[in-house]
Amino acid sequence: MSRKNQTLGEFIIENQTDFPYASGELSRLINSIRLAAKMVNHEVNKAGLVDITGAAGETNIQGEDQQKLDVFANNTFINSLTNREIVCGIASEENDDFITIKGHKNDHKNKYVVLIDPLDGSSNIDVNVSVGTIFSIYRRSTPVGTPVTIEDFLQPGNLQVAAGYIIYGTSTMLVYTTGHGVNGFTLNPALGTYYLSHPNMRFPENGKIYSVNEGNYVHFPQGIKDYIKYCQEEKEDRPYTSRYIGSLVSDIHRNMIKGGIYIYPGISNYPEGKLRLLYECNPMAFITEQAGGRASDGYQRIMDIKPTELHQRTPFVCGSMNMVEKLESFMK
Ligand code: AHM
Ligand code: MG
Repeated sequence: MSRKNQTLGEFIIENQTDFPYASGELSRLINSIRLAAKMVNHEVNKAGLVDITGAAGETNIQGEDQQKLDVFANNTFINSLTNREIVCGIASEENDDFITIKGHKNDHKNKYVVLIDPLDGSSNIDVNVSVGTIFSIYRRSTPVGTPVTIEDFLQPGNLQVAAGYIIYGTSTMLVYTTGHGVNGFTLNPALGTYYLSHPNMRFPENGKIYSVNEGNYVHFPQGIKDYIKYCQEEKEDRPYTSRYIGSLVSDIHRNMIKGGIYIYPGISNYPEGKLRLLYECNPMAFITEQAGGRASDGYQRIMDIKPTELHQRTPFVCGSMNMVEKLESFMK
């Protein structure tokens, strides 16, 4: 249930019983992500000032070392989750290996693992274009009380208990799901508070936007080429509109609100495409499905893929139900 002017903090408390293993742990976890996101937001917003106060790797006016923003975001999320001792492990797109968190008394008692892409699309920062953070939360699969293992992270997306993204755009939003629909919260920067601005977000069943890096067209599989030609055909409600920011969170956020499809196919020299299954595709797929859309690799549901490696890539198609189904019919 949503009330007027409800804050994220209030919403988390009110909805924590939605969760099958409600111990408050998941709520604290999302809380910690929300705080770290505020710190990252603050840094992202002053990114343009870096040239004035000192470039990455140099010392700024206050004598502090300047960090690159993606490094800063990675450290901020990891520190925030580690300090509060609410997870037993973290895997980040920025790190080669996962991190084990022993917990308060070295007892490995925490139940959740987090997988995170701390700053996706970071090449957009230099040109003042939106970037995002993407996160995915699972219950560990190995017994509580023992150190986490790789198995805890290599779970299929259909076992996610929560997922979300933060978009650092014209305004900053946190959008997340715990499997009971998708809700979006906008940060009021003056107060540092997130307000429920987009309750129960839904992908329109049909859309008119397609988002793909068409520069790779000649390398796409035939089914994708045919689908793009279909989008461009002069018929009924077509041609569709092409919109591609090159920042996954922003492209999918827009398509969820307006109706559309995002496509990052395998290309001839990179048959698995570019996007990471665990840090990018699974969380976006969970949100998409919870918002009534569909996410696949062109053939099968993204969330049913059994991962074999932490940094595994996969072709990715996600968006309005009828558009994704149409694309899949071209792949057969
Ligand atoms: P990153 O994790 O290195 O930032 O790359 C992911 C980004 C996505 O946000 C975006 O959709 C995609 O890469 C764009 O890739 P391309 O420039 O090949 O179109
Ligand atoms: Mg990324």
